[in-house]
Amino acid sequence: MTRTAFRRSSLFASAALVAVVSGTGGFAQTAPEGHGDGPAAAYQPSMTTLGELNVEIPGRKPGDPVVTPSEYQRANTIYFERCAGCHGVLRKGATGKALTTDITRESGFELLRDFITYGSPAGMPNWGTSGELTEEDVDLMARYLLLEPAEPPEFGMPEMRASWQLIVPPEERPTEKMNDIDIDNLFSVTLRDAGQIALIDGASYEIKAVIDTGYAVHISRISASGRYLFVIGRDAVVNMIDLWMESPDTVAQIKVGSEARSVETSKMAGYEDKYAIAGSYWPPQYVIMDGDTLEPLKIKSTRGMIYDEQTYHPEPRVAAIVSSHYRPEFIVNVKETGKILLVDYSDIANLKVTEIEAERFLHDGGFDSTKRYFLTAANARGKVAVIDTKEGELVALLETDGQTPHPGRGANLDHPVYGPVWATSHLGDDTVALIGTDPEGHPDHAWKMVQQLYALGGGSLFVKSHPTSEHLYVDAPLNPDAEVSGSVAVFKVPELDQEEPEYTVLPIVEWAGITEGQPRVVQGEFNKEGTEIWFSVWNAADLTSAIVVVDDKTLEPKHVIKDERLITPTGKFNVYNTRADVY
Ligand code: DHE
Repeated sequence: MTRTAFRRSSLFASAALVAVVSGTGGFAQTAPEGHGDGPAAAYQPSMTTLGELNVEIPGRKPGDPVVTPSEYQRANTIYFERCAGCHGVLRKGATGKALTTDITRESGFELLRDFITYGSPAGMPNWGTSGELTEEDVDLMARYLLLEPAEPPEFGMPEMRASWQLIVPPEERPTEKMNDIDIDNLFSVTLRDAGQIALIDGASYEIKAVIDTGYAVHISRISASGRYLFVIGRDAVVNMIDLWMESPDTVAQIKVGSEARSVETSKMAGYEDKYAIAGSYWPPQYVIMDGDTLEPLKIKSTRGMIYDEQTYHPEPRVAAIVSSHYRPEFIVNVKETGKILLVDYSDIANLKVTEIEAERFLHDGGFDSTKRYFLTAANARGKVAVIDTKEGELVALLETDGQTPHPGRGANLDHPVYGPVWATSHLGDDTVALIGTDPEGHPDHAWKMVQQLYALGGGSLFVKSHPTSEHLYVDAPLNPDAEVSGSVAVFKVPELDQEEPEYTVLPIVEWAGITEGQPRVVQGEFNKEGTEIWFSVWNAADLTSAIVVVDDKTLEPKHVIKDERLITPTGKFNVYNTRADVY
């Protein structure tokens, strides 16, 4: 159980960054070096649910290559799992180039085949030479790209209503809490590949329930009262779980699209538990639902103009959604058009949406410590946008000086020099950016990057702290080096005034006692009091995973949760911290 402090150059700093997230398993794997990709380039959405839909070959044209219906289906699955994240569902381009037939036919079969085989320095993976695709599949994909793209179905009100199940209507639910669970200190833990969540007690570490949810479940959010838990799967299935039931369980369920990642609930005073919202990758839209029943009330498409070019984008995905504490508004990140929407839910029949121009490829983000400002990463552009949720406007757009910022919800710290700051780590390198967030107390530093730290290595996804903690925790789950992806770096906040602050390495996988596979340590989450932080040790589905609980004061392991039901744990959401936006 070694814990040592390191400076930047002493450890892992030059690790080559070549991890990719695979389609179906979603587990990080190592790809050969050399084609210029890395965690940042390869951490792209895998539209696995869309890939499973049955599609017909679009109308043939003279000269089209021969592709049988079963080959087309297979090519479509490969495309949605591996290519659509960058090139777009409709092949009109996103972070990657457009692959519409006017372009692909100009290139021709041979060039496409070579491009797929060898990749490009601009970030296209070498699917053929890496062995990810066989020669036959590369040949098939080159032929597939010469055909018109398949257009996945829309998902409007009839489809949503048909999928909606009110399993326990509000009048049949308990009128008081029927269990002895300390709900505020409960953790909802994503069991990614099981399509389930585990509810784990924050004090006893006992698994109180394991509940079936959507496919490759992504995140959990909590209603303002703390009673209802909302969980969304990548297949866009939303589960609403009543934590007051004797044994907490799903009381309503709905499917809101084919691919989705975000769900949130109304938090403004007077609107607690009134509405829920879910955003989809496909179709590109969000839906406002009744907060008691999940009945879909209003669907809004996000298709429209890119904020700066003013050209039409047919599939702008909805990324993170947070709920304002200052106005009755949901704050919705629209990835490809670079717009942040303030969706006013005070009168949804006459819906008002404020459209803020920010930056393209918005992904995730969270609030500053006052919960007034929302900081969110336009990750493929290396920027963070800052929204004043009280005034409803953009206050800053700044570079993070690192490659692909990925904050999760970020971390708020009280810096010894710069006062309140918000932190994000990066997918593409070992840097952590600290941004000043106190325009009144520290006006010279507000909305500027005030300090750059160097942590374990690239492939970081999440940072975490807590108002009572003096530590900043930085993970690196997508780093290809097992020692790095199995550890966490911890900075001491009061020592951030040093020129090159040291960090301590916590060997979390070693503490978990897991020797098989290459488990990745991901997403720290504090308990309610802020005395301990939990890390997922995310192994392959057929291997042992765990959750390691670390004492925040001593930085020693306090407990290891192991259970055969803990399959691929990833995100963890403490009820109190999540509903109150404490991080
Ligand atoms: Fe996530 C948050 C999208 C891959 C674990 N992830 C989010 C959010 C989005 C998103 C838009 C913000 C939701 C919000 O706040 O409303 N994630 C995507 C992807 O598109 C991507 C890159 C690829 C994909 O096909 O899904 C992706 N995410 C992953 C993973 O591989 C992770 C590590 C493991 C997993 O469970 O799949 C993962 N994402 C998470 C977690 C959060 C998250 C744990 C919430 C963090 C938090 O603290 O709020």
